[in-house]
Amino acid sequence: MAQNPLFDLNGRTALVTGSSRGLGLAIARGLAQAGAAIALNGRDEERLAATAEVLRSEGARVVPAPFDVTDGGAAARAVERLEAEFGPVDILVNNAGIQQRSPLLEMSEAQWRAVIDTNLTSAFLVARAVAPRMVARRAGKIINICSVMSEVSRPTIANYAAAKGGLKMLTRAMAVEWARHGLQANAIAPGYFMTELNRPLVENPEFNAWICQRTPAGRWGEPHELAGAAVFLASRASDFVNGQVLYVDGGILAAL
Ligand code: GCO
Repeated sequence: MAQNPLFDLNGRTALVTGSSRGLGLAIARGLAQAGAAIALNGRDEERLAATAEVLRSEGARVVPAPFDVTDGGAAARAVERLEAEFGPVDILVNNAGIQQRSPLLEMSEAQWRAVIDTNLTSAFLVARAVAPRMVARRAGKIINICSVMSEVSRPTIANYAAAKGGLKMLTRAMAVEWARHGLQANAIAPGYFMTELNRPLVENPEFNAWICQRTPAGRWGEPHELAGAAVFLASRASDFVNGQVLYVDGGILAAL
């Protein structure tokens, strides 16, 4: 049975921020398996090179694109270099994100700004570097990685929830301004996944039990389980989808 051409990403290039590990790497791998060439981004050049080698060993076309997503100038220069050497960025996945948990009353300005800058402002800065050429080509896919924390919060992650809530609205704002130019801007919102970012939570028996009880699927998500949503939103199958948030959360937001 031939692969459905609607989901075929051959000939497309995807820039995935924060993709040297975790959900970003899983998304990059899923897009590569659908045929996309991957520009892998992260700040740690060694880790990026190692991850690029792993994906190449799996048959992917990969180029490391190391730059700090919170630095607008660095993002613009990196995208310019990438497009000159590797071709147009057809798909942008704004995945870069960090956690710096603290009770709100004790949260420092630095903890607030670091999470807002990395998880929200970076999406504006990198999209600002990529979108003008997408507009000129009248085609482009922007996928922002939100979270169930775009809708709800829990104690100690006010900075993260505010950033992910903002990213949901930035996604809609991008759709409202750029759909007329042939771009589609949407979001994927993961529930609780087994990642490095969440290792302290997975290894906490009480939190782990709570998540398994609170999530209708009764378990944590596995990073590869985000790939299908990413391929859909990166492909022609979503050409009339705009400003949407696709929750991949095991049903947690459906449950009281
Ligand atoms: C936390 C977690 C969550 C998850 C994820 C859920 O501290 O509760 O880090 O924020 O990372 O965002 O989708």
